Parts: sequence; C-alpha cells; structure tokens
Amino acid sequence: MEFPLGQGMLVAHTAAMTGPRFIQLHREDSAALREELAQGLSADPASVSPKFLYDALGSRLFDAITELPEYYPTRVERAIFDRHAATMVAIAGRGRTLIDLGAGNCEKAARLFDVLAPLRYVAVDISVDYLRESLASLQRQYPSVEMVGVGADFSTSLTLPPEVGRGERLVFYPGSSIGNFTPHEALRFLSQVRAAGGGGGALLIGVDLVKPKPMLELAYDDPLKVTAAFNLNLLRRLNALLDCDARIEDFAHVALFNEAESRIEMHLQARRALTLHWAGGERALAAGERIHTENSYKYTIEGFDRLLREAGFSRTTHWTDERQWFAVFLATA
Ligand code: AVJ
Repeated sequence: MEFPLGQGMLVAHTAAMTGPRFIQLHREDSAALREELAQGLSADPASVSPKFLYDALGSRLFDAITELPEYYPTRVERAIFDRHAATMVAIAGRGRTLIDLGAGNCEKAARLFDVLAPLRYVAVDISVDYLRESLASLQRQYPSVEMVGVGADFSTSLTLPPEVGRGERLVFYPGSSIGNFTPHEALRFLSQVRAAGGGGGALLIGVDLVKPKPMLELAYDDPLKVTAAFNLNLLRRLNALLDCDARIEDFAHVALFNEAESRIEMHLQARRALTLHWAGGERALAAGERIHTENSYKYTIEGFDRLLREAGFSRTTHWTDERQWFAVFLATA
C-alpha cells in the first residue's frame, strides 16, 4: 500500500497516533478501605459508603438498572440531552476541554461529541482501568480529539492533573450522581467545580427531581429485583475486603423515600438477629436492624438552582422533560 507523504504527515498529527493517555492519581490502599468499612459497620446506625457498590459485578448490575422501566433517570436524561443538546452547546461553546466526572463507559459524553466538538476529552473515574477500553474505542472514532483517562476519587476533593491543560473547561456530571452527596457536601463539591473551571468554566449536570413517594420507591426497588441484587452485592464486597462472614440470604434490600431529607435511602436489613464477624471486629444486628448503604437526594428546580448560585455560578439555565421528572442544568461563572 502506498501513502502519499502529505496524508501520512496529517495522520501523524492526530491524537490517534499516540492514543489516549492514562493517569492514575492517588488510590486508597486496601488497609484504608478495610478501616473505613470496619468503622462504618461499628457505627450506630451501621453504614457502608455507596462507593463499595461498584466492583466489576456491581457496575454491571448498575448498567442493568439503567435498562429497567422503573428506573426512569437514565432514559429521561438521555431524552433531554437528545432534544436540547444544540441549545446547550450554543451556550456552553464548542471546542472546549470536556471533563467527564464518573465517565465509566463514556457513553453519555460520546453522544454529545458531534455537536460539542471538544478539543480535548478528559474522562475521570475511580479506577483508570474502567476507562481503558471505552476511551480507546472512542479515540478510534474521534482521532483528532485529544483524550486523557484519569483514575481519581473526586468525591472527597476535585484535584485534576496538569494533563487537563489550560483550555476552556466544560465539566460534565450526568446521571444525578450529585445525589449521592448531602446538600452540604454537594455545595462544597460544586464550589470546587466552579473554582476548577476558572472564569470561563461551565458545568453541565443532571439532577433527579422530587416526585411522589411511590414512584421514587419503585425506581429503587424494582419487581425484577435488580436493585436488590445491586445492594446485596455489597455484602460480597464486605466479605472479600474485610474477610467478613455476612450471608446474603440473611439480608433484605430496603429502599425508602425519606421526605424530610428529600432522599431515597437504601439499606440492608437483617432478616434475623445475627452477628457479623471480621478480622479484628464484630457487629451484632437485631432482627430488622439496618445497614445504611446509599443516599440519593432529590431536588426541586428552585432548590438546585439556589445551590448552583451559592457555589458561585452566576448564570444558570435548565431543561426538563414535560413531566418534570429530571432536569439538566448548565451553569457558568
Ligand atoms: C448512580 C448514584 C445516580 O442514585 O439513582 C441506582 C445509584 N442506586 N439505583 C442513583 C442507584 C440504586 C444512582 N446514582
């Protein structure tokens, strides 16, 4: 095969020649994770951070949840993006550095590539290994977009490596993952995003909205029991990481909407009195006692808009579906 010299040189300048770069920032060691688990289990009430829900199986179970008819957020958010992407980009601007927080399979950001035309794409997830395959295949599809995969836990603090560059930044945080934070933590996090974006920075974020209790509870306790499996899988993590002796069949999945706190709570409820033992500790649970595993806060449009402004974003726009189940906000400094 013959390559005209000019074409070969052009190819040499596309990002695809080098492919995506991957960076793993500081990662918690297993001793720290064990300590965190033991502390949570020993607390009153017992709790385990939702970050432990996402091992290889847990991530697959979450993907399955997004296919459930009862779990509306993924579908409704996608419809909002499909319908309003062009307007969003008219405000946010093309050719930015797109920073995707919790990117996973990069699917949601990829759908916006044609209209957003990012110069650089920075995919961030807790482990850089989750990003390798999806980013490599996205790079083949978009050879001229510079791509960086970053493994980082941004839930405690948002620190981005220098590879993110100085270009104008658009932070993308879809899926209502912001709901895992308490409103207080969310404010802190949004302020960090605002600071990381500088004067020209923008944030595109998906937020699940308050709605009647039965509908919310069905979305987190589906009849096929996929969400139950997702929650119960945490016990396998516990056993593996802590060398604990939890038995899946001793626990029931509980999802309830706490109206006072405006949040869905997931719990693992002991079906009988039992004691969990692990290397270095134990925890007795009475029959019906629960381990709190996740919060998923639901906002009103006004409430979330206020939070964005408190975090230092002075211009906000939002789009919702006709039933006002879900909202996408675009905020600029
Ligand atoms: C990934 C945190 C957005 O809160 O809806 C789905 C996680 N938990 N079903 C959510 C989840 C149970 C999800 N987030």
